[in-house]
Amino acid sequence: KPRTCSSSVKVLKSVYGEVDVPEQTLSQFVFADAHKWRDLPALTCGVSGRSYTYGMIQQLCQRGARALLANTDLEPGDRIGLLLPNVPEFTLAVHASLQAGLVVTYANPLFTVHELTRQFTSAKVRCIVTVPQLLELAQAVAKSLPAYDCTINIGGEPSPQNKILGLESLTSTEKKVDLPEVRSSDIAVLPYSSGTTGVPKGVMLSHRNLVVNIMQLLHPQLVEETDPLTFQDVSLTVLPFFHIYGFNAILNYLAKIGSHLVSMPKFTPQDYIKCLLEYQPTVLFVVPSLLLFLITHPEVTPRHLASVNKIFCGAAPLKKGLIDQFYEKIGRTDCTITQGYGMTETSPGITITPYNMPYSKSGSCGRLLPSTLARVIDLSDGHVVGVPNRPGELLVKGPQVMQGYLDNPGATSDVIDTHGWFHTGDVVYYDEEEYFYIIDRTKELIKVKGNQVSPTELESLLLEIPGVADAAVVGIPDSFAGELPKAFIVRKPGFDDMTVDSVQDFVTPKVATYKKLAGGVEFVEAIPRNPSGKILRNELKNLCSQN
Ligand code: 4UW
Repeated sequence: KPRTCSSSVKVLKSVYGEVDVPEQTLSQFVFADAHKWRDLPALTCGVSGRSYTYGMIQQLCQRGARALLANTDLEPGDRIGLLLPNVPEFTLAVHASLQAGLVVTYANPLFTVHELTRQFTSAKVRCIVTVPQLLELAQAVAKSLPAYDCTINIGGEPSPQNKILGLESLTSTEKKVDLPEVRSSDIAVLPYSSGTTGVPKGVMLSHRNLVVNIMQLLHPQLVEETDPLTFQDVSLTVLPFFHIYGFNAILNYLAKIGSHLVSMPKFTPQDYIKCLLEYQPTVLFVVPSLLLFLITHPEVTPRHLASVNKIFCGAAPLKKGLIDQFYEKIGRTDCTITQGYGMTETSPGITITPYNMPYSKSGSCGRLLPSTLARVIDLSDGHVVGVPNRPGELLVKGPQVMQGYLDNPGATSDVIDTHGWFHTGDVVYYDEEEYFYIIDRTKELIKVKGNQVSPTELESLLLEIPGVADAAVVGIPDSFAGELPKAFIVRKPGFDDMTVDSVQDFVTPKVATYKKLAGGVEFVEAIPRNPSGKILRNELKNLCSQN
């Protein structure tokens, strides 16, 4: 049954007003001004030093779009899967594909065959773009994808008999190929998110959704209040491009404004520290656990952070004290820390903090982006709260809200109600000046260092273990990762010898590292459930805090 809520109460409107949305595709929008910074660096791999200017990127993407259609059997509308680490070529693969009319889904290269197969089967992927280090993984996944066409191995050898093409198939063609007309209402990307419940689902984001969210950040009044980035800034990030924050709020946003982005394929403290000194970034994009690393790591000194004057943080709760600790560490306060809040389903931005936010509001994730409406509904009766400082679930409406979950109208109507409100599953309150504060989640999602972990996904895995009668997974607080997944298991009679280690050994090889049951495994008599069978996760969380 579709969710509804009473429409008779107060709706909060962004203080910034509205944005105009150009009818452009994501690539047209992102590269509209690229000629202005044609010879400036756009993307550099901080570890290898491989670098592309804006001119190179633009040319390679245009050629790549034609080459993709000429050298493969792919057709506009087909889905292409990116299995890439954070390399500059990620942008080439994305924008060449989009200009060829393909729909892009991207996945974490730490995923196992099982996890990738599920996502790429669901997205009906016909081609995987990868690098030599991940080729074997890509081919293992490709084997079980129906209607699979080919693999593109960037930086590796082509192998025509195995339908493995090299980078040249993405960058050159002799054939004359016309590019299709792509509309701004067409779906551009299909990132996967578990949303409020269940396993990860394809989130249908249109070109317009993604363009709008960048336009919202570029709204003149908001730009004035957020200490804007310019083409002269150098940003450093290790945050994944295969997550909506890295994809749209970093990669596409920075390309739009002509900024130089230094990325890292993998986080190691040594490489990160080296990049800080070598590239002298003015901007860092972080999640709270990375900020904590900068604060606590003994080898990170004020000298390493001397060039930095802006930090963007999001994807998980930023503890109030962390900002003060950071200023204490660097010995100055002239570095702005901007917090953004949002979701995969909202392309991702919903709120942002202005740089002149009063100190008393620290901990807030800011105010609504332009063209965004919100209301907060009471957790027990669903009525709109309508007054400041009273918690409830946040509902939002705006042009950045997804088109729905792929092939899943039921899951879509669970989160987008009949009045068009998107139910975030986050518990928030707002103050008198309409600054928002995230205090909890009603949804079951666990966030480990900003990465999504779906309890349902882990629970189905646990139920595959012979001797497991019932299982539930919840997130428990962790001072570094934010949360860690912990499993509660009911053993079947006769399986009392099942151990914590045997459960961990079963799960660990089947999931990406950050999804491991690092919060522990506990055997219990029964999983608390409500009469309709829903796991009472808060009861389990309370059990953890009592221990
Ligand atoms: N504080 C507390 C936050 C916050 C938060 C997200 O993986 P997803 O779907 O998406 C993201 C998006 C991150 C992001 C959005 C906007 C933005 O400007 C920015 O950069 C600065 C990053 O992580 O997870 C969505 C869920 O993650 C939690 C919240 O529960 C949300 O529903 N979350 N940002 N600032 N919690």
